Amino acid sequence: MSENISDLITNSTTAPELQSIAKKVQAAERLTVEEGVLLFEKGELGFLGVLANLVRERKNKQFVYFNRNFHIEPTNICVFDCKFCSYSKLLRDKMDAWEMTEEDILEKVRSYKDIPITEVHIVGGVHPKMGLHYFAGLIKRIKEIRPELHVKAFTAVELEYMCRKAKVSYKEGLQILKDSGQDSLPGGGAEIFDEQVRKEICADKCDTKTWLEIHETAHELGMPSNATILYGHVETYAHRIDHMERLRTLQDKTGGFNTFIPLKFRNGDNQMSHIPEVSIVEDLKNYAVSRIFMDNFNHLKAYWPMIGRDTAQLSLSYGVDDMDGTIDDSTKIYSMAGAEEQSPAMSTKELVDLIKRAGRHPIERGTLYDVVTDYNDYIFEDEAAMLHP
Ligand code: V47
Ligand code: SF4
Repeated sequence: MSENISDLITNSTTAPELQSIAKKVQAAERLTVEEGVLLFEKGELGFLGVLANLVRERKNKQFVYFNRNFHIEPTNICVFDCKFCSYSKLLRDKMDAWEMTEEDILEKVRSYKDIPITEVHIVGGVHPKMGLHYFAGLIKRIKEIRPELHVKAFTAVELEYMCRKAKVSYKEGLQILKDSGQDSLPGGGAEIFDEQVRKEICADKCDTKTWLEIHETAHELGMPSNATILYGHVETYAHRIDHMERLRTLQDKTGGFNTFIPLKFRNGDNQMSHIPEVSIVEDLKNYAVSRIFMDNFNHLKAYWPMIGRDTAQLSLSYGVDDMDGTIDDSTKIYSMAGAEEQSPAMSTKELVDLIKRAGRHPIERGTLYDVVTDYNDYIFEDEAAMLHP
């Protein structure tokens, strides 16, 4: 792999249209949709890696971020029927469904009492009986137990349903949740924005326009959010770039997105199980093109429980600067779909070592990329105390 972007530009074996893209990236100019598609179609992995690395380094130097967090999934019962989801099967079969009570959830929060986590990520199925006011009360009580905890909760899909049922506008609904202590939104439910593909894979849930409107409204209210893409199923490269372009446009307007998170489609036990999963090379290409194309997103996250820690470590050479967190094993949406990590918990030391072995500088961040601890020269004296339960 060539180490240097100038080599790529002058190398006669690089196709002229790719040389011109490399020049634009070198000059920090924005790529067009056509150029984004061309990168996917014609860019070899080595070429994409050099470009993505340049963009990553400009934005994040050698820092790699992670977060000490835990997940709460209140239920896997869902009124929707996304074809890629391993939950919807459970709803139809009425088997293995779970519903946490409010007390179960609060007990889980209390169980982290002496552990220095900074974020809780609450996301789950869309339950017909768990509504806006229930969740507003729940968040209030979580904050009573742990006021400093950042609450990142509810995808736009959950929010659309909650607001519709409570007969309030998105602005009113989000304001109620914000006033109760919700700090930000996760990036789920975006899938693929192309309307045709959406009809094919998740016809009955919140449409593209609504997903974007909810995130725009949240940003206007001072609630930042993340954005995801679900790739590697029936979509084309043009669909992926169209998705990124719609996010890039909204980010220009609001600046409210923290990070972009590509999610690889896993085919375990869902209605799209006949579709083969894409290769690791394709995963790395997707990270690299995302990093090059999404010029106004500061961060690119590899969700390691889904792709596994080895691929996540490799992704650091293809534009990724964020490894997400020390997540405990309650993220069943992934383990049930065939994720690499069946029991996704990493201690802080393991994460730090993994980042250092990639030659990078590990930083524990808060949700908003504030520096919590710089781990570059950190000595783990009491390793047991740093272990996640
Ligand atoms: O929207 C569901 C995905 C998402 C499958 O914001 C699947 O920090 C792959 O968005 N194969 C929800 N993916 C999770 C999510 C998320 C995850 C981590 C961090 C953040 C964040 C957000 O999970 C869904 C869907 O795209 N998903 N089923 C599957 N079979
Ligand atoms: Fe429900 Fe979310 Fe699964 Fe779709 S992806 S069926 S909205 S839990």
